[in-house]
Amino acid sequence: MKNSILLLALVAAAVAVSGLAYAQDEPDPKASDPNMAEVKISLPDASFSGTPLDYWSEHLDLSIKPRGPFYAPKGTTLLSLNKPVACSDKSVPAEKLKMVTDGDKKFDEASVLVLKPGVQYVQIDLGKPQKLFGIVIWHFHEYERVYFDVVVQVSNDPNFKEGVTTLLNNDYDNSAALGQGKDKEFIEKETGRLVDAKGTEARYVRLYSNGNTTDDMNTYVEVDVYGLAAE
Ligand SMILES: [Ca+2]
Ligand SMILES: [Ca+2]
Repeated sequence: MKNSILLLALVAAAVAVSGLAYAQDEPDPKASDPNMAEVKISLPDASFSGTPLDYWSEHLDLSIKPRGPFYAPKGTTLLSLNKPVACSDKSVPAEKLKMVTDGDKKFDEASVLVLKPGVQYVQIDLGKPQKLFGIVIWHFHEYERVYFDVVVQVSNDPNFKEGVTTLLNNDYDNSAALGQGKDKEFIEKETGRLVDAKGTEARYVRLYSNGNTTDDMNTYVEVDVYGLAAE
């Protein structure tokens, strides 16, 4: 009996994956919508490092099903490639910030941007407000890690004072003081974490984090922003 309750809890946790993240074997209603098309996300090679994740939390997403295809309105495309990036860590040279949107998603150390400890963000400027449907984050994927206080926001205000929409927040105890989040923590993989942008129109994308299960640093391999390009 106890085993079946545990199994139910695990299945519930697997189904609780939010937003766009339909698993491969689940029906996605968008698949049969004639206004939708599959958006191909360019994925890096997996590392297959054996380093095990030594972390568990009730806030961790335990689902192990691979993500299904990403559907969005026809015409949705990658908007963020080579777009300018700013960040909260002023010691990072501007040249290095390009790594967030340069299309290089390899796990090698040379492909990973490192920001100092504490609550830090990177911010992508898409150039103009555009309808956004998906944001994919690769903090790190050489081996399994979980990043803390991951908050993804979009706005037309570069200072994120006005008109801010929060698309993901897994800061369950509000330690980053951006509001208490209800999303699950997730294990970093080569597939990245797809965040539903829900058609929000915005020019700027800001992504926060606050260290990870290996160290206190904040890192980025790449961030993809998908949406409809403004005319
Ligand atoms: Ca990159
Ligand atoms: Ca927290």
